[in-house]
Amino acid sequence: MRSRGTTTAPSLAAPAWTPPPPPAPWGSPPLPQGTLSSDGPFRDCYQVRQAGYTTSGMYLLKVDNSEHLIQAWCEHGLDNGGWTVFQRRKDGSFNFFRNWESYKKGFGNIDSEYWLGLDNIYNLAKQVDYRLLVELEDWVGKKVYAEYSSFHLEPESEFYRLRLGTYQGNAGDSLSSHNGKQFTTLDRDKDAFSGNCAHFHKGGWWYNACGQTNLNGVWYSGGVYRSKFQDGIFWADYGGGSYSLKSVRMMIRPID
Ligand SMILES: [Ca+2]
Repeated sequence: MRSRGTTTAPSLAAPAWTPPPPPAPWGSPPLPQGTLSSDGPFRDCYQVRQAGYTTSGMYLLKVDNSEHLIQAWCEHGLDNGGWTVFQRRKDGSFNFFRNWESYKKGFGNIDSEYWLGLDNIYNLAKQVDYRLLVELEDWVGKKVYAEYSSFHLEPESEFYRLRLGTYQGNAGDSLSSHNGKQFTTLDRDKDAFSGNCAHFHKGGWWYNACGQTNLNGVWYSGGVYRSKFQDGIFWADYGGGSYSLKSVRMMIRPID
């Protein structure tokens, strides 16, 4: 597991002592370097974009009817910007085989791999009507997209059941078979399989029995991977179940 901001050991030749950075004021995940706007916080990254910001990076969000601040990556370089990224894989720097509490609260580093947290995603996506964009990049650098005309989650009492609209895109539709499914982790089995899909796919997801896609699985270098189970970051309609994608992102933006 990688951690950012590690300090190097002080040199004996440099007597000046530098105080350690102050702790992040809003708890985990740790505060990364990024773009922090002084006019925030904003409801979502679309509001950030509407305020005139065009640089992709980390922004501070505060969803409606909440005092809780959320750090998220805003993607402004894609399709006119304004996308709030809630999931990102790119280098295997974070272990995504985690329990319910971790998936609920969120984990990772905003500028590398992270999961925004089911509670944050739920609160974000209930503000207005959102659509979902899934970006997939393979190992030759080609990017494909799957877009869903609507996206929201049901509350924790419904185990954050996934609610998706209709698909369009060029990645193929590997997520609709997860529509209407509750979220499963190693310690909370809500899937339709006799065993626990999180155990086999080594992630947390809206597993069915078990799935056409596993974007919170194990990051494997190089694409085709060998494993006892299909536990890579796969999207069955693009590369199949034995091809682990190089990078993926899941992001939302209000419906136009
Ligand atoms: Ca099960």
